Amino acid sequence: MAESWKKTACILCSVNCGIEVLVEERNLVRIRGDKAHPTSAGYACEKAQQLDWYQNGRDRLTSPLRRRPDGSFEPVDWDTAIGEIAERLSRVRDTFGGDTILYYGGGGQGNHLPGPYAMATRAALGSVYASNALAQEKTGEFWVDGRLFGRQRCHTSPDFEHAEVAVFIGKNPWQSHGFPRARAVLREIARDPQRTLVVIDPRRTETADLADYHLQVAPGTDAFCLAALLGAVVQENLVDHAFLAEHATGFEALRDALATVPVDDFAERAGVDPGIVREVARRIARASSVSMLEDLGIQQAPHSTLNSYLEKSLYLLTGNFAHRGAMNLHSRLASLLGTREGTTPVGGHRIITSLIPANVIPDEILTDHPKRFRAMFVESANPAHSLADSSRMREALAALDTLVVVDVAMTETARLAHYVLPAASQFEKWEATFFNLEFPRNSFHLRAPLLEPLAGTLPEPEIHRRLVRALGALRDEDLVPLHEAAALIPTAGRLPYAAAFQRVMAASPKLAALAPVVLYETLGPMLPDGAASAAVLWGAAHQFAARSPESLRRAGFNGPAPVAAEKLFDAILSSRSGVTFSVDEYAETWNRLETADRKIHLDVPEMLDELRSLERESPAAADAEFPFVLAAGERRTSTANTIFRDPSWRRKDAGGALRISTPDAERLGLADGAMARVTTRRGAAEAVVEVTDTLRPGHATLPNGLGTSHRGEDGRDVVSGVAPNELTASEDRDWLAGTPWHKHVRARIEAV
Ligand SMILES: Nc1nc2c(c(=O)[nH]1)N[C@H]1C(S)=C(S)[C@@H](COP(=O)(O)OP(=O)(O)OC[C@H]3O[C@@H](n4cnc5c(=O)[nH]c(N)nc54)[C@H](O)[C@@H]3O)O[C@H]1N2
Ligand SMILES: Nc1nc2c(c(=O)[nH]1)N[C@H]1C(S)=C(S)[C@@H](COP(=O)(O)OP(=O)(O)OC[C@H]3O[C@@H](n4cnc5c(=O)[nH]c(N)nc54)[C@H](O)[C@@H]3O)O[C@H]1N2
Ligand code: SF4
Ligand SMILES: [Mo]
Repeated sequence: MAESWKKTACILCSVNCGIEVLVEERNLVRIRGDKAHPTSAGYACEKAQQLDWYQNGRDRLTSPLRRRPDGSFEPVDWDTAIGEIAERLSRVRDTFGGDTILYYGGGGQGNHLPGPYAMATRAALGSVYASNALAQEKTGEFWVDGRLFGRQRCHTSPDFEHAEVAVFIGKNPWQSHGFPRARAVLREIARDPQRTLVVIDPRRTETADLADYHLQVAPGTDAFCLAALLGAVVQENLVDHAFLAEHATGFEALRDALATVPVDDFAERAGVDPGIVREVARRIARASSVSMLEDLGIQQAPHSTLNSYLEKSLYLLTGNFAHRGAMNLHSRLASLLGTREGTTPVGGHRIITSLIPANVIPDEILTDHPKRFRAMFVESANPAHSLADSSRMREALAALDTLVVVDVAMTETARLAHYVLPAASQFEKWEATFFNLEFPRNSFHLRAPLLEPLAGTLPEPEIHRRLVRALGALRDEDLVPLHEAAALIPTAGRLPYAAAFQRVMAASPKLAALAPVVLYETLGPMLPDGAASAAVLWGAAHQFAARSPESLRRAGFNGPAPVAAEKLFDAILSSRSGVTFSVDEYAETWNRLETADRKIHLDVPEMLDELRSLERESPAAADAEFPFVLAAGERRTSTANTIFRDPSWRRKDAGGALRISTPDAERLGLADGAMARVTTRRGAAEAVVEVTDTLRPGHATLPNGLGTSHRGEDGRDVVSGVAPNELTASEDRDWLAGTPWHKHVRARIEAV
């Protein structure tokens, strides 16, 4: 039999490497990198080999489920489930207001099509508040982007391929990736004597092992380390004044705050050698190009929003923006980020990129405030496991009038739901992500299904179509002109449909709010190979062509905007490896600045106040009861969020070890393989110990994504490893963005 390799992408991290899969029966038996993929170019890490654990997990759902009063579940048919969900959620809407229905999720590492289709369901329900994992990591950074660059969705892209100096702050790309071909690029930088790799991380990670400079900061002290670097830049006059004079405002305010930073003292407070800090500052300033990437190590730790501001200030003051090898603003076919700001209804917490802080969700439910959240719609996320303080989160979910979960598997959150809807897996439907964050070439990959959907499951766009219909928001007669225009597509192409679509949307704001489902119902059936779910991408292609005609033209899509958009959409539909949709010149970054004066605004008073307050803070203040800092959720070769639920997939580190330093282990009488108890203010857990010389004394780490319950071979549930959020507290969060301090949990460790 001829082998048949099919193209798709890995769904385990945001890089979404293109892969080819050998499918036998319903098994993904062999997997290799797809050389034709525009960004990954054949690269894939070892985890992709394990994707069959996702596709054929024993926890896969095959029927809608309804909770019985005793907490058990009964299977119901789709019509019953959709009908009852529509009825219950409209009752909540009509009684308390649609704004009491919170939407959580919308996509994970590999699937972002549910998000846009859910917009239609949310419009039908009047649901305005939403959150997802981005509000557990990136919203502080987005807020800073908004201040510096004019809009919270102005997102920068590093260029490590070409950077002379690469800086990673609280980021371990060897394990977690985060940019294409990470290990290959890291090796290239490390091998080249002209280039320099800088890592700021309290752990000597795999990435730090390759680094020229490893600033092994004390956990949670990055604001001091970054302020020291910036202090050196300003005080030693390493600033790129010509760049700032031309492109920035507000430098004076930042300079004044940095001029008085006690560089050596701050370096020491961060636990790093002041001489090396100064050397790194000079190396960055001297380089022709510098790229930086910050991630969870500083975004889930104290001063996280300030850390983002300082990181960005470091590359901006040294002029590393809008040129090759430096930081640039990338194009977007569709953005993951909304534009809503404002505050939450109960606590008045800041909304950033349309997301409420994940950490405040329990507070916005567990109250008698009239505008508390009464219902939640959770899609492709597992907040009962991934949000801080799982026990409080369970209490909050249990207090809801209605909880609906759409997932492929029986998760911790699904177990608490009133209704569970089974989604087709990402290898059984058309899917895509909007993690298209590259510059100067940016690409998009629409993936075709490898398999028929598992019996009983549906793709999310179809689930939302049914919900919108059951909610009575869409009537057949509304769609007549669009069906007529769509019927002409085989002979006249899609342009007449485009004209009809514009007319209908302009005439009815109510229909415009349902646009994704309208497209799915009218354009969807006309798309080849059953790709109805791709219908929203048609709209995205037209918006992109109108917004970025030059980027699209340089990518080879010519003609007036509507024509170029159609060509792009055709290419997206027909390419199985992904399409480069924009090619930019470096100067394009300036066009993407959204400040009114097209300048970078360095003066951010909230951040300067916090920066000035560092002087009075003593970061190392030990806690006698909880002397350790625990990083609750480290990325390892054996973790992939909670996408794999069956613990057998983990070849290494099966139990999810608690890593502690050699001196601590000796002091506590713990050897490799021993059991230890970790206790925090919120909970306690037992874990197997791994003694390591990569950690500083007083620091300990646990992996992310473990502690899920899974149906064992005998049909009974097994839990393997520690669920990190049994140990975290929701009040441990950034004052401004509300992002959690998962990397900074005070803990006590004892031998068992
Ligand atoms: N293997 C694997 N890869 C993944 C994932 C996965 O589950 N497994 N998940 C994906 C997801 S969702 C994300 S968001 C990314 C996250 O990717 P990363 O942010 O790289 O992941 P982490 O390992 O959580 O944290 C990064 C580093 O922060 C360091 N750190 C801890 N405390 C501090 C501190 O106080 N200061 C500094 N400077 N560093 C600190 C840790 O030692 C660690 O090396 O990974 C993605 N990739
Ligand atoms: N303590 C601690 N907590 C953390 C972190 C940490 O480091 N420490 N990391 C945080 C970070 S960065 C992240 S990104 C979050 C991740 O946490 P979540 O955002 O909650 O999501 P995932 O664990 O990625 O799980 C995704 C869910 O999607 C489901 N799924 C997979 N495919 C499909 C599909 O096609 N359709 C549907 N409907 N569902 C599907 C999976 O079964 C799974 O339940 O966790 C956060 N929580
Ligand atoms: S780098 Fe990420 S997307 Fe690529 S194969 Fe590894 S886990 Fe999958
Ligand atoms: Mo994440």
